[in-house]
Amino acid sequence: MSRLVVVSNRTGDPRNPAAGGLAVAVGESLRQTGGLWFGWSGKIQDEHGDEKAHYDDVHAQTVGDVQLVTLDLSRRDYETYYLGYANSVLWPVFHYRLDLADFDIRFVAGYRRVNELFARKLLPLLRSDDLIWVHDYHLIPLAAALRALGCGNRIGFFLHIPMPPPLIMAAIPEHEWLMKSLFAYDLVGLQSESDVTHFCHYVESEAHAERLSRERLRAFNRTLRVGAYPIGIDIDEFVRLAEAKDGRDMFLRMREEYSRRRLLLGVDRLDYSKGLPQRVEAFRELLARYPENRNRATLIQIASPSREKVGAYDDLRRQMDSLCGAINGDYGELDWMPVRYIHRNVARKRLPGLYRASRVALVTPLRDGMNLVAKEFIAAQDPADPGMLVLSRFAGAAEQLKEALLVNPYDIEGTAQAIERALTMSADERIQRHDALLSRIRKHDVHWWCSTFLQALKHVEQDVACGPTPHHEGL
Ligand code: ADQ
Repeated sequence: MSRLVVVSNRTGDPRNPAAGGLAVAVGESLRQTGGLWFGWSGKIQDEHGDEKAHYDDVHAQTVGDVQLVTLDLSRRDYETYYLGYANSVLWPVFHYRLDLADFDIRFVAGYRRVNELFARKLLPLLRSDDLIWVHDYHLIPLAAALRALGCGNRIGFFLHIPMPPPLIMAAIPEHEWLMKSLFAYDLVGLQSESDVTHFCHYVESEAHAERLSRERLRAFNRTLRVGAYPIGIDIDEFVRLAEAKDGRDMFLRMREEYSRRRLLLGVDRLDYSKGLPQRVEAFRELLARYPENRNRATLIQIASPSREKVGAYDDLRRQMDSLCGAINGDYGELDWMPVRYIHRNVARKRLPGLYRASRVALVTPLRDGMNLVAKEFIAAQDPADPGMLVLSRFAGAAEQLKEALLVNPYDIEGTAQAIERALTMSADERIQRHDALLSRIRKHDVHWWCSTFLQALKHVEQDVACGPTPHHEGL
């Protein structure tokens, strides 16, 4: 059986996946086959004098069946590749936030440099029959950089974030180069059918790609397979966590604390794509329009710190502090605060208990590749008395989770109405909807995701046997 080589911006401990969708899913796929996980160590080395020569050395360690190989980044690469191109160009644009993008010309050079560095350091570690699986927007040109060095392995790519429509993509000055480099992969996996449609429209209109079949495109002298592989959760592991001591303790504590209240929950990274200010506004609208919720409904919003060195995240933090302060000031009572806003991570083992104690989950991103919190919330519910999911139609998860209450998060009134409907829904309807949702996320769980993607990669028809392809020169 081919060895699996996973490449992602950051690696993690495959036995103890930290918070973050990618870490959870990648850890899972490596545990299935054993293999190599390659990425940035998270460390930054300041370049001065003779230390410069050492900053790109790799560190290797073995964890269970997995070999972890990492490298440090120089400060300049960290600033241009990670903070710059990945998180100030690609992240905002792919989430439709052109207003937040910073097209500083130095960023793309750092992005190319780090992708080339990854390729140079990874190549000597590869065996000829390794299956390589590259993850996410940080590493779009990695296959092209590997091919330029002669790598002929099967290489697959999975984009965890949305693929924007062609005209939004075209705002990136280097969009042609970026999209062309995707054709160095054998298989490109996206989260949803609408992402696939956007990608196909882009390459058909901008690169005159030929659609060979539903999933096969030909452009730049290469044939590429593309498809939707919606990521799932490890549902059995999640149910186990819900039933373990920490999960149960958390559930009982929250039930006791909020026995007279209706609990609403949001769990996110503090990111502008997650629609947090709009969510708090919708909750405020709920209190204004449906006064029976005053002194009764409490929104717990957990927002873990994220990318604090990128300016837009700082602005969001201030905005959330002020919105939550205002709603508590306007509506709070001596014995009730409408919003509990917690700017910290919650331990993973406690999350299921928190989900289960909540009547309603608010998962209302303005744009999201998938959103695993929506799936985790459903998995953690008591099937005999489940809570209700209010879900943004702009999350990739909305394509699968049609029985949730789907909302437009920009529509504050509409979202408030949906929250009220969720809070007052009959037990029969909640049970019916939950049943349908649970069976769908059980069928398409993380095991299904990994095996479907990897099977497709193993069997994809490679049209280049080995070596660099003509369009990769100059990367
Ligand atoms: P993220 O944007 O990080 O992932 P998400 O899918 O919601 O978003 O995954 C978050 C994971 O981190 C979940 O497992 C959740 O439980 C955990 N988490 C989030 N906030 C937390 C908090 N405050 N405390 C503790 N745990 C927290 C990217 C894409 C998503 C896509 C995933 C996976 O942006 O659209 O679903 O990758 O592909």
